[in-house]
Amino acid sequence: MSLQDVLGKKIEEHRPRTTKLLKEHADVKVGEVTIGQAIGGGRSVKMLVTDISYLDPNEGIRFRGKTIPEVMAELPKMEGKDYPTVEAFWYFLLTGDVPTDADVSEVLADFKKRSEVPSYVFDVIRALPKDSHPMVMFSSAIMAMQKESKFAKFYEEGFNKMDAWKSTFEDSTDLLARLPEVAAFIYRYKYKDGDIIASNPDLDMGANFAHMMGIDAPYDDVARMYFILHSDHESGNASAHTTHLVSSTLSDPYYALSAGINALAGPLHGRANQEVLSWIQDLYKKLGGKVPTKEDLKTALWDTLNSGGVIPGYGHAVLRLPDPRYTSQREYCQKHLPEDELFKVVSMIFDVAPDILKEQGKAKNPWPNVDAQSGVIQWYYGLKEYDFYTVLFGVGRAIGVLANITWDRGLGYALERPKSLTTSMLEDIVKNAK
Ligand code: CMX
Repeated sequence: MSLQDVLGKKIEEHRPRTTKLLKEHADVKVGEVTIGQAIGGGRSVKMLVTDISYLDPNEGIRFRGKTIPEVMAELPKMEGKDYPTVEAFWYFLLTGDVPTDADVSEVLADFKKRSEVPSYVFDVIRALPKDSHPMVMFSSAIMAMQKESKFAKFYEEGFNKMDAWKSTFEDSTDLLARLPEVAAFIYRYKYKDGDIIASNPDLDMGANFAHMMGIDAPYDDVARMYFILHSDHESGNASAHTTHLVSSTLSDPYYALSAGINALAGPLHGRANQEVLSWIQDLYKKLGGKVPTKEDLKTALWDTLNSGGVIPGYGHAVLRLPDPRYTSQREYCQKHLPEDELFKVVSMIFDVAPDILKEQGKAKNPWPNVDAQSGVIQWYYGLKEYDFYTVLFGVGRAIGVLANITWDRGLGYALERPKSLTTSMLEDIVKNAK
């Protein structure tokens, strides 16, 4: 059975659960909203539903019920490789089933068929000023491809809600099959004098991406690991939520993903991986190129906090422990690059930053998040242009958010439209509560 057929069956089986909850239990409360949450960005307000991943504050992410180590161990891999293929992970996120090798072969063949990036996309990237941020190039390229949307065509030609997931799935798969080439093109165009390496669609996504970036093995495994780790973090994070919100208007996946990528570009979200590296490089400059000591680091961290900045790569809106995505990348570094100087500096930050954040007493979570470690690995394999790092995050994040909007359409989730109150209304609520 093809992935689309398996997914169709799963959606059919799931629909009655959602319908029953809505029809028979719509009034059951799942939580209450405080004024702090209303003003404070809706932190922890329970108002989104997804079965694709769940983030426990004290454990970290589970994809379809599995921890990161379980996913990495159980999903099929290419021979001799340590990390599962992205294609296997895509199957798993969509269906909740660990695919067989035959299932993965089918997805690989399907991606291959869809992988050609229309040439006008490259023209659009080339038309932008070369000093545009790579995330601008990435988001513009996704938007430019919108004219390929099968969902938009389906809408024009007679939309029906029950089948909308099929063209969402089509667009999502087309996008995923093409995004690595778009990202690698941006990299080689912007930083390698336009010396483009042609795609080899016979390779799986990780290997093809490494090939197009011009970086040797084991970067293929790094790419697989990186894309999987960054894929999904339940629905409330800014990039996932934005994609979901835009898709809820029945904008097609191209509009929705481009919007989500724009959210990821913020320094409080995906751009923090770039900020970590630029923070460390600034520190090196200040110290005249010398490797910082623990004391240097402590001073620099306090300087950052005292000047009103945040320590990039630390803290989290939900997590209350070191992010397992951080730990997973740290374990990679311990195995493959234990003597790397940058890894040692980042490890030293891990030794001192949590205590400093605790002492400052503002951040609810003093531990590192996914972004604290990811730049080290990229840097080690020669990818030193750190303003590109968020694009890598974006390719990974696309896997999760596209799986989510496919299911959103499958279950017919409604147009998202929470309610606003005015400040005086909140003041009245407080007065009346007294
Ligand atoms: N350094 C300094 N101060 C921090 C901090 C950090 N790393 N993390 C949180 N704080 C501060 C907040 O700025 C906030 O201060 P104010 O009260 O003055 O506004 C206070 O601590 C409380 O914040 P919080 O409830 O702990 O955290 P939020 O949910 O508001 O924000 C996050 C979460 C990630 C934006 C924040 O921790 C942060 O800015 N971290 C640094 C940037 C970063 O690493 N972002 C990447 C997150 C992962 C991702 O999405 O990619």
